[in-house]
Amino acid sequence: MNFCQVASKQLKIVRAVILAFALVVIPQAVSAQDTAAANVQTQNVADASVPAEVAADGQNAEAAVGADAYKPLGPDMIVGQPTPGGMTFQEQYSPNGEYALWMHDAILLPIIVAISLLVLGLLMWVVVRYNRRSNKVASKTSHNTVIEVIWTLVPVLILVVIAVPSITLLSRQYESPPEDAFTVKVTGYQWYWGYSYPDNGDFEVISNMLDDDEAVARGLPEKLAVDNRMVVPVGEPIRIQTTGADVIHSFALPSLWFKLDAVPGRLNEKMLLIQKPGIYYGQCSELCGVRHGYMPIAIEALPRPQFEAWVLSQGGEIGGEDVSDEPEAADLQEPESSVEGAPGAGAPPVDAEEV
Ligand SMILES: [Cu+2]
Repeated sequence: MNFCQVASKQLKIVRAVILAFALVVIPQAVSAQDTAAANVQTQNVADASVPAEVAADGQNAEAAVGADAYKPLGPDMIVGQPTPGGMTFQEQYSPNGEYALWMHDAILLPIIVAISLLVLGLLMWVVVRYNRRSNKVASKTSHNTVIEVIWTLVPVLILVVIAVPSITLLSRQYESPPEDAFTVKVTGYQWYWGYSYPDNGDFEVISNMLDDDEAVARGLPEKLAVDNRMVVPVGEPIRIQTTGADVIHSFALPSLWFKLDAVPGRLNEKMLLIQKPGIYYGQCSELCGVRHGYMPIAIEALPRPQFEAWVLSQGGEIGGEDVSDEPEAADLQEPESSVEGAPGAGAPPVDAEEV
């Protein structure tokens, strides 16, 4: 077999691998740049301490008994948010997020780096060793069985190695919440969020972005801070349901590995488990109109007692009936026109035979 032909075949392979590299790695790098840009945009303001009252929301003026036990978390409790100059994923605070981050850091990134370096090495080797000057007589090799088997099997093995954690992560993301999980229904509006609590009296909290000045005054990140946060209990599975009131929005929190579209006329559902108390920031992630960039998400994860105090402060109720029970069936309501003698009733029905 002619050596130069092997080289020319290798050149073709190298070209194909470079193309694959361009398709897979470069878009990732671009998206990392986007994230970095977003990070710079949301430069956090330093540690101005904020009195709890300032951050308190004014949803319900009448606070129930026990409601005063609730104090909104200050800026020192921000856990999940972008950082200036950040390049990779945010730190993760949910079990799925930790698994996904491990998969990225321990499996995907090393494989990508190794393939990139291998391709670069092959390319340099070909450029230096097989150029026209140093290799005057070109090889006429047409094929090499050993090399062909290797370049077929190795990529297959790499894909199999990646597929195992990838499919595991996929199935974990589809895991349903337990039947008795606490539920929050998230509604996307143009351009703010509504959080309703069907297990606690079905009150709804409306969440709007704070002005930059107001956010800075409270020591909170601009474009992410909101007037009323979505408050949830920490360390327990939560059933998040999303829907859209007008157009499609997307409820996304990078540090919790959570993203779920909010589609009008549809109720999407996904489980969320937050491992650490604190504040987590996200944004609407579906282009939804002119103020799409101004509908941030802020979740406040609190231990059960503080969460329940917050529910009371919103005029909600605690405990109630077991949510796993079937709801009591309402009385069957008959239309007024079916009740004889009622104002809305029509003429009594007449049998066809009598006519
Ligand atoms: Cu939106």
